[in-house]
Amino acid sequence: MTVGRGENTIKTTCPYCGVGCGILASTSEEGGVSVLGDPEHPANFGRLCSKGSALGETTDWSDRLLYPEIAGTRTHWDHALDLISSKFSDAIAAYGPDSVAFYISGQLLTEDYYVANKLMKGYIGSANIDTNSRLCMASSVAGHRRAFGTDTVPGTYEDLELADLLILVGSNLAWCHPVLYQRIVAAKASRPEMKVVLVEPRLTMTNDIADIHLPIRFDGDVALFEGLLAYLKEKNGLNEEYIAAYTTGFDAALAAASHYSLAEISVETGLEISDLEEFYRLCLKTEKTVTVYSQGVNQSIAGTDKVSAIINCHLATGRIGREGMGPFSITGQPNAMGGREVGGMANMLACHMDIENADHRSITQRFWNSPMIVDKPGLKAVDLFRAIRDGEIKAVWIMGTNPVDSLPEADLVKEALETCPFVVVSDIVQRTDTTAYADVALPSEGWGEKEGLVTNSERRISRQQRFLPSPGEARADWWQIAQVAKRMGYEYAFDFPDAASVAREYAAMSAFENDGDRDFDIGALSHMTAREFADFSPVQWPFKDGENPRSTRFFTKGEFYTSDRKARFQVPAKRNPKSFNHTYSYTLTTGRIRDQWHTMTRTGKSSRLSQHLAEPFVEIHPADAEDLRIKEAELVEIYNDHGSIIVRALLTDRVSQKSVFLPMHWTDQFASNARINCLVPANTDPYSGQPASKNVPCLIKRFTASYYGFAVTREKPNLSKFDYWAIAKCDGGWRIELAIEDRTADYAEMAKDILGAGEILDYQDQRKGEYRIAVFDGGDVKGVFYLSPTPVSVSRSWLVNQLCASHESKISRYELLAGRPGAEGQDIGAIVCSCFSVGRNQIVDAVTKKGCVTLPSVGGCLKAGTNCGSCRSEIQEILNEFVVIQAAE
Ligand SMILES: Nc1nc2c(c(=O)[nH]1)N[C@H]1C(S)=C(S)[C@@H](COP(=O)(O)OP(=O)(O)OC[C@H]3O[C@@H](n4cnc5c(=O)[nH]c(N)nc54)[C@H](O)[C@@H]3O)O[C@H]1N2
Ligand SMILES: Nc1nc2c(c(=O)[nH]1)N[C@H]1C(S)=C(S)[C@@H](COP(=O)(O)OP(=O)(O)OC[C@H]3O[C@@H](n4cnc5c(=O)[nH]c(N)nc54)[C@H](O)[C@@H]3O)O[C@H]1N2
Ligand code: SF4
Ligand SMILES: [Mo]
Repeated sequence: MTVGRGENTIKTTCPYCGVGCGILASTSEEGGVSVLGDPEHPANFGRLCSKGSALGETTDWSDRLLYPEIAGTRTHWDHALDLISSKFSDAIAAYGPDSVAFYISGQLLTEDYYVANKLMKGYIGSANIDTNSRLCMASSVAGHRRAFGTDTVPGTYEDLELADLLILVGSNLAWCHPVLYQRIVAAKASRPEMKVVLVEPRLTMTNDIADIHLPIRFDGDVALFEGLLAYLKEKNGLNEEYIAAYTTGFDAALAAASHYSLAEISVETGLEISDLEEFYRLCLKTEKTVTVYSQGVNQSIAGTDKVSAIINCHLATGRIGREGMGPFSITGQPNAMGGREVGGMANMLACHMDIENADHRSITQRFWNSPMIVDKPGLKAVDLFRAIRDGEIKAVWIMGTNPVDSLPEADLVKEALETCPFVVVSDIVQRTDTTAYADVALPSEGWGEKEGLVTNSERRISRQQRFLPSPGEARADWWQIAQVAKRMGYEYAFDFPDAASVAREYAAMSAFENDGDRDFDIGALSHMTAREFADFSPVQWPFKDGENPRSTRFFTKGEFYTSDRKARFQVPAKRNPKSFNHTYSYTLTTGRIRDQWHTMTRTGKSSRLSQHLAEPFVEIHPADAEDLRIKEAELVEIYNDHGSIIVRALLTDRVSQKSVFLPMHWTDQFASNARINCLVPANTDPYSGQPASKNVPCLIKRFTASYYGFAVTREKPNLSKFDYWAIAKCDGGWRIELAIEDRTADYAEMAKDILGAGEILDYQDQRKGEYRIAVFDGGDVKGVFYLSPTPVSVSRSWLVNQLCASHESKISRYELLAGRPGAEGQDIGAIVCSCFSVGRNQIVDAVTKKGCVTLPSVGGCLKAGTNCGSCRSEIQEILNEFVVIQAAE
C-alpha cells in the first residue's frame, strides 16, 4: 500500500468524489499500481480515504471492455465510428436535430464534456445533451443561478475549517466526502469552540462530529431555514447594510418566511421547539457560519427551494464570501463542477453562459464559428428517457454513466433503451446493466489511462494524468466524439490533436469577450504549452489571463452576476404539509455507503472494499421489524407501485420508525434484484428537473425463504436459479449470499451448481435442516457452501480468507465445515477498517481486554483507523458503546 516517490511516481487526481484529492501513483515492473495521498495537493494535503487508497486494486483489465463492439461482436474502430456518424446523421436528416441525444457524466473529464457539448449545441443544433449531474447537482445549480445570476460556489474548503458554526444539511460527509470530513475533524480538534450541527433524518457516521443532531423530517428543510430567517429578523440578527447594498427581494422573502409560527415549523420539521430554538440561537450569535449541503437537499421535489432557503439566510446576514462564511454546495462526482462550467447540461451553454441570453448565444456561436447555436433548452434526463421510450429520440449516446441503475423509474429506462433504434454506450466495463442495451459499445480509457482536467467542489482545477497503458483498443472519450464529429462533416472544428488543445480552446472561450461580466474565466490557461499541461498544478478559478493564481471568494462586496449586480432573494413555494403524507406505510430514503462507488463497476473489483458491507441491505427500525415479523438478517421485500426488490434486513435505531434506508449501489451484476431505482418514481423538482431520490413511499414484507445459503467460491458461479443472490469479490474468489423459496430443492444439486466437482466433505443435520459442504482440489479448497432454514450463521470474515489458505489437514477441513476458526484462530467479526482488514470483534477485544479507550490507542494496538481514517467514526462508535458499558460496570 505504501509507495515511494521514485522516478515512476506521477501526480494525478482521484477519480471518485468531488473533494478532488491529489494522488501520487506508482507502477511496479509487474504492472501493479500503488497510491499515496499527494502531500502538496491543497484538497487533501496527503490524506486519502478508503476508496482512494484502494485505487490500485481496480486498475487490472478483468471485466474491461477492450474493443469496440457492434451488437456484442468485436469490430474495428472505423466501422463503429462510421456507423455512429451515419445513424446520427440519418436521424437528424429525417427527423431533425432534436431526434438525437447525448447522456453523459460528471465523471468525464472537462475535455470530453467540452467536445460533446460543442458538437451537440453548435453543430448538430440541439440541446438534447444532459448529464447524470441532473440527478446530483441540478438543484444547486438552479438555486445558485436564481440567487447569484450564475452558478458560483462562493467559498473554499478552508472556510469549512475556519467556521465557528458548520451546518451540515443532508450530507453524510464522513462516508461521502471522507477527506474533507477528516479536515473538519482536525479543525474541530484544534478549535474545540467550533460547533457542528447535522440536519439529517437518520443517524449517520457523520454524527460523530456533531454537537447537535436535528433528526429532521423528510423534506422539512425549507421550513427549517425559513424559520431561521424569520427568527433572525425578530432577534435583530440581520445584516441590513448587506441586504440594502447588494440584494433585492428581501421583503417578499421575509414576508413568506414570517408566515409560519414556530409551532408550525416544529410540525413540518418534526423537531422539538426547544431544539429549533437552540439551533436558531446558535445561528444568531455565530457570525462565522458555513452551511454545507448535499443530496438530502438537492434530490427533492423542493430541492431548488431548499437551496434558496439556505442562501436567503446567508444573504440576509451577509455571511457570504468572507473567511469561514457562506453557503457551500458540495459536489459529488470528480468533475461535477467541471461539467457545470463547460455547459454539459441541457439548459446551459459553455463557460457559464445561458441559452436564454442572446448575447451569450452570439458569443458562443462566434467563438466556435459554428453553423448554428441552440436557442432553447433541451430535454432534462428524466424527460429525455421518457422521450426515448416514446420513440421521439432515434439515436442516443450514453457515456460514463449507468442510467439503467441510477435514473428513477429505472425499468422505464430499460424499456426506453430496448425501444430506441440506436444506442451507443461508451464505458470502461464490458458488462453493465446499461451496456446490455448497446447497439454499439465503445471502450473508453479509464482512470490512469486518460488525461485531462477536473474541477472539485471548491472550484479547484486539477489534472488526471496518464500513467498506464490503454487496455486493448480503449480510447479517450473526447477522441471518440471528435471522430464522429469529423465523420459528420465537421472536420475543421474538431481537429484536436490532443487533450491539451481541447483544454486551451476551452480556456480561451471562457475569456472571449468576457469583461468581468461572467464569473467563469480561466483565460490564463489558454496559452498552456503541452509541457505546462502535463505539469499542471491545481489552481482555483477565476484565473484570468495575465493574473497569478490565487485563492478567491466571491460576493464579499456583492458584485453578483445579475443585470444590476445584486443578489435575488427567493420566495420558496408555499408548502402544504399535507402533501408530504402518502398512503404507503413507509418512507424509503436512498444513499451511499462508505466503501462503494455508485454502481460498483470499479470499487466492486476490490476485495478489501467489498468486505465492509458485502450485500444489499435495508436499515429498518427494530419496532417496525417487530410489527412486520422480520428478524435480524432475514430477507425482506420492499415494494410499491413501481417495482419490488429483495434485500437483507439490518435492524437499527439509526433510522426512525416508519422510515427505511437503502444503499443505491447494487445492480444486476451484483445481486438478483436490488436495483433501488426501480422503486423510485420520477418526481422532479419543478425548476431543476432533479429527481426526488430521497423520499419514496414504499411497503415492506418478509421474504419467505425456505433456505438461506452462504458460500465462498474460487470460480464465479451462475446463480440465476436462486430466488435471491448477492455476490461480492473476496481474496481469491467470491462470497455469495443466497436464498430459495422452494422447500423441496435438492441440496446436492445446488452445491454442485455453485462449487463444481471435486473431493467432497459434507455434513447434514436433518433435524435442523442444515447442510454444509466443502469441495477440495488437492490441498486447495474450491469452495464451501452452507444451507440453513434460518439465516446462515458462520464467521464470514474468517471464511473469506480461507480460499487463499492451505487445507491439507483434517482439522482445518472440519473448521471449514464448521464455518469458523478453531480455538487457536480468531473470529474477527465484520470488517470495520478496510485498509488493514480489522474486524469489529478485534476492536471490541482491544477496548474490553486491552484497555484501549481512545481512537489513538486502538490505532496503536491494531493499526485500525491509522491509514485513511474513513473508519474512525465507526471505531469511535464502538468505543462509545463499550467504554460506557465498562464505566457503568
Ligand atoms: N462512498 C461514496 N462516496 C461518494 C459517492 C459514492 O457513491 N460512495 N458518491 C459521490 C456522489 S456522486 C455524491 S452526489 C455524493 C453524495 O453525498 P451525500 O449527499 O452526503 O450522500 P447521500 O448518502 O446520497 O445522502 C446524504 C443524506 O441525505 C439524507 N436525507 C435524505 N432525505 C433528507 C431530507 O429531506 N433532508 C435532509 N436534511 N437530509 C436528507 C440521507 O439520510 C443521507 O444520509 O457522494 C459522493 N461520494
Ligand atoms: N435512488 C438514488 N439514485 C441515485 C442517487 C441516489 O442518491 N439515490 N444518486 C444520483 C447521483 S448523485 C449520481 S452522481 C448518479 C451516479 O450514477 P451513475 O453515473 O450511473 O453511476 P456510476 O457507477 O458512477 O456510472 C459510471 C459509469 O461509467 C463507467 N466509467 C468509469 N470511468 C469511465 C470513463 O473514463 N469513461 C467512460 N466512458 N466510462 C467510464 C463506469 O464503469 C460506470 O458504468 O446516481 C444517481 N442516482
Ligand atoms: S475523499 Fe476519497 S474518494 Fe474523495 S477524492 Fe479524496 S480519496 Fe478520492
Ligand atoms: Mo452525485
